[in-house]
Amino acid sequence: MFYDYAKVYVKGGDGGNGVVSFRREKYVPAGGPNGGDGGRGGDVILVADPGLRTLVDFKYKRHYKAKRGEHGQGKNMHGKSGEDLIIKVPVGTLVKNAETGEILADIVRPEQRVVIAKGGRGGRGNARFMSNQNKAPRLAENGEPGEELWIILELKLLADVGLVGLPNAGKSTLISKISAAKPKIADYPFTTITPNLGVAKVGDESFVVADIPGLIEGAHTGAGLGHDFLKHIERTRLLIHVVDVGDVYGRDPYKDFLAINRELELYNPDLAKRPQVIALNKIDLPGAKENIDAFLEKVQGYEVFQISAVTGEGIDSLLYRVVQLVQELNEMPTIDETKEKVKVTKVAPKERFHIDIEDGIFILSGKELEKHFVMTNFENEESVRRFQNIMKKMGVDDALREKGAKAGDVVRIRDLEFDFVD
Ligand SMILES: Nc1nc2c(ncn2[C@@H]2O[C@H](COP(=O)(O)OP(=O)(O)OP(=O)(O)O)[C@@H](O)[C@H]2O)c(=O)[nH]1
Ligand SMILES: [Mg+2]
Repeated sequence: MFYDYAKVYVKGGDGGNGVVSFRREKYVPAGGPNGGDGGRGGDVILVADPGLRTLVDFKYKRHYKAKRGEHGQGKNMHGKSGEDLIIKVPVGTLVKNAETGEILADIVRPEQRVVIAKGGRGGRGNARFMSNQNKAPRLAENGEPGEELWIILELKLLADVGLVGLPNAGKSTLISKISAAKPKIADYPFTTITPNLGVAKVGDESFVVADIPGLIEGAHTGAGLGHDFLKHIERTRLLIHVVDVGDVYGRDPYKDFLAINRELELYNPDLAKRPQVIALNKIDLPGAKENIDAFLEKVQGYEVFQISAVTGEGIDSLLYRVVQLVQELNEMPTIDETKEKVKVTKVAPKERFHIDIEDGIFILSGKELEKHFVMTNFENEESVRRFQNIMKKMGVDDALREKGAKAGDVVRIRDLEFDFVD
């Protein structure tokens, strides 16, 4: 299989800080608290865009950050929320946590949305800390930091376009001409024994094309090699039926064309109904003219292109039409896409806090504890007291004691050290 791959950093916006403020009115000496909350930070959201086929855009941009929330203000004014950041990904993208390899989301439906990094909530302003015990709270919270992580995006390339035709018709020659694929090409049937995928670029657009081994009569029952590989083109949106009009050795190219279509029909009727354009190939060979005329006389209801995969003649017009058709057909689901279930795995809950001891210093860490830490304004005495309370409630104090901490020992969280008070 052919995978497209990208590693990117995503970060939700930080929440805005809450603010400490008091009402000031004429003749009112001490008004109540009116500090507003900070706004919440924006989320980073992956959205499946059916128009995208590859992860090539992520080669150039790897960092994605949503906007932070605005800080609160006095007069109970709350900060504005930060804008979400939308990242468009192709349908079929698998999202993994780059650190753990855990699957975070499997994006299989067009327009499917996955919040991959949540924005932090806004810190509360002092108005929200008013209570009967404390009518004039002088504390406010800082905003919660947004989630951040490195993710891996993986896309199983599904072909938009499948090349079908008899062995030796020139399918591999064609894919090598229109993409970077380098398949084996030779003048005998069944040169191709495994499918090749290539990305064909046409101006700003591109499509993924699959070259499979040639089909012969009886292919649907397993004759030749085609049978195993027809499944690789079941999900394509368009088929290019390559017909050899050069090396025919007395065959009738139109009969060949009908025979291949019959094989497709017998293998899977849906596949036979797939839109098809015909590429009459090898027009550079001397006998081609006669065969083309005979073919055109019989064929009906198909768009026919005349090309030489070797000289390149006629290929541009074929490609422009194919890219146009692929875009039109992109709106339609392929056969089994609709049956697939959406699977989203949640990240396992993290330890609330963790204690390490280094050189007699107790080092506290952990997602939840550090969250409360960064949401605390340490220049504000009341905020610090509130933080101490939270630690106590989380059981940090007890855990420290259990680990042997005594009054006066140094406890460190990130870059801040303080004395343990028993
Ligand atoms: N003159 C001429 N020869 C061509 C053209 N396209 C393909 N050929 C030749 O036809 C032979 C078969 O080409 P391939 O591209 O291997 O054909 P294929 O359809 O992939 O064949 P299988 O893999 O066996 O199904 C090779 O010798 C090619 O060089 C063409 O436009 N003109
Ligand atoms: Mg081939």
